[in-house]
Amino acid sequence: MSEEKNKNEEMKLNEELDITVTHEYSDSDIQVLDGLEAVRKRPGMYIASTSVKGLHHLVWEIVDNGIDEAMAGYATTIKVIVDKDNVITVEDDGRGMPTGINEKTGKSTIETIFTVLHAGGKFGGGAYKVSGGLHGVGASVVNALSEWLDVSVYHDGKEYYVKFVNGGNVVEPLKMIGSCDSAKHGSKVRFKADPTIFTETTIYEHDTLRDRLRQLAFLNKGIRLEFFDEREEEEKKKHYVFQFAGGLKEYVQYLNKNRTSIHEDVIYSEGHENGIQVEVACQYNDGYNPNVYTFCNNINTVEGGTHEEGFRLALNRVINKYARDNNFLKEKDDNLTSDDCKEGITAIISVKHPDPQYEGQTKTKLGNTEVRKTVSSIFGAQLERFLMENPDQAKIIIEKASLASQARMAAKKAREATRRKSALEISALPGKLKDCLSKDASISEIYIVEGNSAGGSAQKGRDSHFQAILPLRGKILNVEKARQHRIFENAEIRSMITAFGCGILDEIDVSKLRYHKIVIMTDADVDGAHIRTLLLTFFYRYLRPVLEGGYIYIAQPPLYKVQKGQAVRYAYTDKQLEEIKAEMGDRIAIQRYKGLGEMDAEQLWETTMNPENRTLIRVNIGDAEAADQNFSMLMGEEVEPRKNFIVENAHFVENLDI
Ligand code: TTJ
Repeated sequence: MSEEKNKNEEMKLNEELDITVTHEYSDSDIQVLDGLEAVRKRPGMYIASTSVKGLHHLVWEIVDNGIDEAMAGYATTIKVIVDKDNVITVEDDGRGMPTGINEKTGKSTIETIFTVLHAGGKFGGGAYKVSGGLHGVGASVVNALSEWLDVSVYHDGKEYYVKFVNGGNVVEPLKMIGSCDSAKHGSKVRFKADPTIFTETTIYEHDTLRDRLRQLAFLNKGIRLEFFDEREEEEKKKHYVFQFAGGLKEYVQYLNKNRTSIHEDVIYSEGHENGIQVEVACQYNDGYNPNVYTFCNNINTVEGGTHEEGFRLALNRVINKYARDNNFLKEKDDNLTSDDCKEGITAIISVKHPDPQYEGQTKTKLGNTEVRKTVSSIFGAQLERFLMENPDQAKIIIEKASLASQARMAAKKAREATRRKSALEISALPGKLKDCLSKDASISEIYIVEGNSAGGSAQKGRDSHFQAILPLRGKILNVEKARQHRIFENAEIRSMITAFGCGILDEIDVSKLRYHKIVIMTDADVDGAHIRTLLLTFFYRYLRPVLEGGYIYIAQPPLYKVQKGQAVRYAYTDKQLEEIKAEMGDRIAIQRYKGLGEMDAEQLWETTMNPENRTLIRVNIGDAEAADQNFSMLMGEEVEPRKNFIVENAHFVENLDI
């Protein structure tokens, strides 16, 4: 990077900063710190929350800046390191942040960026600010919420350094502290989250960091993202390097690795129109559910939006046209529906937009109307070309959609039959359900219990005022492996649907849910884990709003009973057992519970159902992709990955609890 160019960029950046600074703040010190103080007072206004989720936002905020520099073509690699004490380091090999003075504030540009709210707005000089306003709150917010933060910049053989403490108080202005290799260039930020703000936890989740960095590497073709977690045990320590030249094409292959693809090539398209960049990849597998993930500026737009609509329109239009032109559809045949065309598809749609508008309940629905046409035309043209050039794969795809169409009509008939029946039996609750007396959903709970004997204990042990019991006989149907009409015929599934009372799929109405806690209670063994996964898969596919609403829980029965004379204690983990053993001393009797059936009604109440003593794990699907991966792995036909998964994750509920 030439000195001249860097100066230019720096001036441009300073101009941008000036606008923001004069607009919102005077250049007085006090007001600057007032800004950061406001962040500390009401952090929830600037980051999602101060829970573990908000903690991770700090990392993403900083990483985004490095990605901007890489997307602008100046950096190749971004490294993320978690130290033993949960200090985060993010380093890029870009131009290095500007080290000059900002005229307006009279302070270094870096100090300005890290102490003035939103000063980082257009920072990085790239065409798109990757976080696009969803959590793109700026580096100053991270500084405000850190116990300390320091910045190092390397360029032209020099190292510059500045450190802030206690939420953004500069220790000493930016200064050149020494020399470095003349070839070295880049920016490094280290910070320690403030435990007085993040009162729940300041411990980062290894898997969360790793998975998001991998995802960012898929979404930003070619960029190298490295991850190193110093907290890992020596044997487990791994230097992760994520770099995917194939971008979304490799993402689809990655998502399909536990599935069986039905055609060879991933359909891939990319292009740009009117300043919008579009990348789409998809491939069909032998399953029945679509898995469509959409992103705008690297943010997972879980509510979909115009990019998803554009994809759907093009898929439907091009498949029908090809099917007609090539006589797969006869004149009298109806068009294939959009759902038919999506059966078994894994698709990723990613757009980069200079001015994204987000809508929806959680502001994760892309609203820019022009994006619909842009995605539709770019993806449509390349899909059409793919079908023309690959007639064998085209045939497989069209036949899959045709089968889906036939199954859809059969399912519709079956659903209508079910609905007629339930209309006749008006609100007849399933016979196996032992309902609670309360009709107030907000305090009512339903325990879904594996097996009849445990069901009996649960029924006797419960508080019938607010606790209902629904025993399930044996295994429930795997909804990943069955089409809809078979699912609606299944007795266990039907009894859950009637008991919950809120309907399913697009007819769902969560306000009609009869219990605000749906508790899965299975044995603490492999079979129990399997049943739990089957249930979660069903909830995920058919009752997603209930799952997202946080109404689904997993009961935690104890693993051990420890007895000494009359005194009885229960241990829910091996660690707890050790603690209890240490407390109680010798001459104790330890019983390991293999199943719920080994507990009598009173024990089950005391240990697992009594709100005073029990532990419930709330299932929240923050990341649909990871949940789906787990599900398809656990449910799929590929035996090998499943075996590995079960061996590695004996307590895999935690892994579903994402
Ligand atoms: C701005 O214009 C002059 C040359 O450098 C441009 C720039 O901003 N580069 C830049 C910023 N590279 N990397 C960053 C950066 C990296 C991290 C990890 C964190 C932050 C806040 C910025």
